[in-house]
Amino acid sequence: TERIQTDRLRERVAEDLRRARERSTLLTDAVDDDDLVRQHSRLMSPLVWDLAHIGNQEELWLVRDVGGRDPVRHDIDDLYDAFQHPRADRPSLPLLNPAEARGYVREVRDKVLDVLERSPLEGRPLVERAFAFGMIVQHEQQHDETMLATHQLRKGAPVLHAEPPPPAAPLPAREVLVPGGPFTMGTSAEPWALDNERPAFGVDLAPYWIDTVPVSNGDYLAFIDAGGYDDPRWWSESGWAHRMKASLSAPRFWERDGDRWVRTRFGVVEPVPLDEPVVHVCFHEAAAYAKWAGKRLPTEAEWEKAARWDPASGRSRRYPWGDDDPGPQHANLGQRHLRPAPVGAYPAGESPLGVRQLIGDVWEWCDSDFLPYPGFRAFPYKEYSEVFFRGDYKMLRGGSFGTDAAAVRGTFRNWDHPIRRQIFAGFRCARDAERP
Ligand code: AVJ
Ligand code: FE
Repeated sequence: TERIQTDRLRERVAEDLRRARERSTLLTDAVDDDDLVRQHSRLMSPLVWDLAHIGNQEELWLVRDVGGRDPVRHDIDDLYDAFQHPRADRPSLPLLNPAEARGYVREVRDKVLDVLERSPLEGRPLVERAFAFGMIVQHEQQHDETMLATHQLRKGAPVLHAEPPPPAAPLPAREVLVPGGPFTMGTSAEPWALDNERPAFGVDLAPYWIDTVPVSNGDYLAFIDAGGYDDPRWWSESGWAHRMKASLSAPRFWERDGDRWVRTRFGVVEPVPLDEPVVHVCFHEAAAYAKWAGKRLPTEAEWEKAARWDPASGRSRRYPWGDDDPGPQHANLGQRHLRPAPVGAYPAGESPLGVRQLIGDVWEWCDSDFLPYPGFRAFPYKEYSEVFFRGDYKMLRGGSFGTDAAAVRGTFRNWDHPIRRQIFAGFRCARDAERP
């Protein structure tokens, strides 16, 4: 049976690797070579850097480390080391050109599939060896989401296309009460959970209310129309300083067109859809909206309890809907649609308490800093999480329409600077239960 399990694991890894590469190929074949090497924003790498960086990480971890093979390219590690070169500097590096980058990732992948075929995944090393493959799948998918954000920043005619997401379904309530008490946060069991999601530990929360859906564009427009951007009462000190310095007045990609708002999404201009979750807002904008609405952002623990806690058993589930892997009925993931679904969609994905769209649609800003859980151990390298535990990053939870199912879970933790808006981030609100 161990043999059968190992074969199944190999098939699953091969399929996840294939799906990730299909997406990377789609994102990089959609534009011409000129567009691939150009920098579309100083916040982002040229797409061709992401592509070769994906191959380089795969080479480092799977060809050399797991496989024990000779380097495919021994001379480019430094070029594709994210810590050596800030994104803004990457276009001026002597990067592999598009044809070379494509050839490189193909050569690495051929070797990796051979390593996967031959490595003994049985026994004690199973978890660790398979983990390196899972980590590399997640790494490629994370860069695919980054490349999708680069596409959103790119000017020009649309090159990406997808079906519209499913419609909203009736929503019994706008917020629900999450009872106080203990729940288990994080995981020691999820095989592909990254180091920062580990280990599982108990937290005891006071009762709180949480919105059953993310804040919509229509909701957010009411904040804009009420002069929310011009009233320092709603903003933290650092939030107001940033709002002034960056002249914020609406979500990124929104523009005034006469008496209405339009926004550009992947090259298509459209009236801002009022029923969709707001996206491309920074942490400060989310926190200001929440305060104006008489609420606050949930903490990371509150978000996770709403997403995982099962009141019937007291157990923490893998996902809001249970322990099954995400399917198209549960959540808007994997760039299957090129936008968030309207608020109230995916009733099959709701939590036992009736909270919807926690997974997929938009990343949700939480009012917590990126810090290690008690018992954290850096694994397999300090540069994935540990070097970012500096207190200047805010948490994002749940994934977006651009996040693949392989790279998000109820325990998954993402983080960014509180001023960032190019990511697919929105938010939902919470409030203390003691309030009248
Ligand atoms: C976890 C999404 C913040 O993109 O910077 C990619 C993931 N780490 N390559 C990022 C990551 C190394 C990371 N985030
Ligand atoms: Fe990376």
